Amino acid sequence: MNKKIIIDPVTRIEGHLRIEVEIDENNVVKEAWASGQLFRGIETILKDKDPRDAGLIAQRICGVCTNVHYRASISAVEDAYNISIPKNAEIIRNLVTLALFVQDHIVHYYHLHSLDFVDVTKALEADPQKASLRALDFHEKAYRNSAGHLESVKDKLVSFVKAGRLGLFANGYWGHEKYKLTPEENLIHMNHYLEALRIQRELSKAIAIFAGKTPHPQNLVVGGVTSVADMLNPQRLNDFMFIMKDAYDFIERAYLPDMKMLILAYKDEIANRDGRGSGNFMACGGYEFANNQKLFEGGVIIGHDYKNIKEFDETKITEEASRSWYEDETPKKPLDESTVPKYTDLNEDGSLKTDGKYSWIKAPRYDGKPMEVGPLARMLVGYLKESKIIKPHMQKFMEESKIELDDFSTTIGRNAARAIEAEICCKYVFDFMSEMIENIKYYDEESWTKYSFEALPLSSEGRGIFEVPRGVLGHFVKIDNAKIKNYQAVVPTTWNASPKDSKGARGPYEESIVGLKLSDPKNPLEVLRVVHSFDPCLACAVHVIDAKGKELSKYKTKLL
Ligand code: NFE
Ligand code: MG
Repeated sequence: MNKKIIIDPVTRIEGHLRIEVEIDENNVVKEAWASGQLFRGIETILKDKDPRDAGLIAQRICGVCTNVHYRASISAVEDAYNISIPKNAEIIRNLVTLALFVQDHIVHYYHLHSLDFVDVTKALEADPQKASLRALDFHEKAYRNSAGHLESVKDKLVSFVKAGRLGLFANGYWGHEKYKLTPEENLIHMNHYLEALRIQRELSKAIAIFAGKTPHPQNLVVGGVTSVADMLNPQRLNDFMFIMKDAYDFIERAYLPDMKMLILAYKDEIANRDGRGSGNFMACGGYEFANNQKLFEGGVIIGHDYKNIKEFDETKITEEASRSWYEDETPKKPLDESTVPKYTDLNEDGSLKTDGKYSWIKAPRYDGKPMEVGPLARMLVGYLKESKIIKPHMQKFMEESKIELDDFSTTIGRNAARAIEAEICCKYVFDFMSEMIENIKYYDEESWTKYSFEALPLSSEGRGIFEVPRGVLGHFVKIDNAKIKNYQAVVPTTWNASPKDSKGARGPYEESIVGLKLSDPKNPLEVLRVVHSFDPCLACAVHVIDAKGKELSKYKTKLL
């Protein structure tokens, strides 16, 4: 008889995600359901608002990907009004977004995901001298790697445990047989976990230099940016670059080496294709330099067919809700969609009604197909389209860690792709900065395009589509009588955490979980690894808030 496991909520993510899986007598996952468990309705709140205000409201969709909803929303309105922005405004937007990519990726790996691979309790058995030597196997100048420093990291961890609690390290599956790092390797990782706390704080400051504050920045307006004084202040530019250089150093000497360590320790999981999805990947590309080269290439891969990369065509995007808690079930283009909730409750035993509606997340499809979006999609598409930016970084990493391109389409590979992307974003942010300094040198100080609101069309449509840390983000706005008539956001986590559709096709999380073999169904670490590797953000995925104050904090792992 098949058994059901419910993980609710999945922790160390943003928002409320529930995963249900059905396993057979050999503990192999036969079916999976990913369910977004909150409802907000920001798209509904935006109705009838002044389009120029949309950005400030839309950015409240999420506090993790801090500026991207703001940016996509402002861009959608600019697109509707046919307003183009000055070069420097575009660059300042890029500097902030790329700093966010780097911050997001570092926080995701170390603070939200690494403990699925790193057993904190085992780090306590480490010999700091040996750990210091071991780190040199992964980088000749390993980050903060003196034996004395590692000893102090170990002391910190010991004091957590002595206090009778693991504090922020409570609630792990410590001792699970699928933890494979040695005590020394665990200690190296924990060293970087603590260092990453500082780096991510500094990156928040870098974002705030141009964006005013974080998480919810204030520097974008329809037509440009307000960061005029910052753009012209060499001290501010220097502060920004100093932090990015610091982060780059961390990525080179800690993050990428840790990925190489994971690849070595978890080579069986890679060979076993743990966490592999259907092989549909989508990237829209973007972030263009003055020489017309783009940081990311756009493209679509179907079923791991690496030989036929299709061009990305945004008109092929639809969303449907046949398995989601909304009224309208037919696949529609974003601006024809509605957001009318239709909740159908759970079964009496507390499980999802898995043959009906089971998620607040809609099902976005590209040409009718589910798509994985995010760093893995971008790195694969960039590599296959011979990107001069992405391919060399991918190649170098593959040579050094002895993996093949197809190995990336796994849980571990998804993480490696994200680390490579962090390196690329951090490196190329300096190219954007140089372009801006060059412009300013020749007295191009424009940061806003003047326009008269009265002269703008009363009715129009627009969209802003961007690569953001977790994948492709689209904001779509329909304006009528100078007010917002319809607003839809199709968001990275909506793509990845999508439920099934009317044809029964699974979403990417679901597809990547099916086939996993669990070593201990009461402690489903393998499932968490797969889900976390996508970097879920449920607040983004459903852009909705629970107005009834339902209890959201109970943790259960249940075998039915
Ligand atoms: Ni709330 Fe987000 C990103 C957006 S969604 S984090 O990146 O947009 O997955
Ligand atoms: Mg939406």
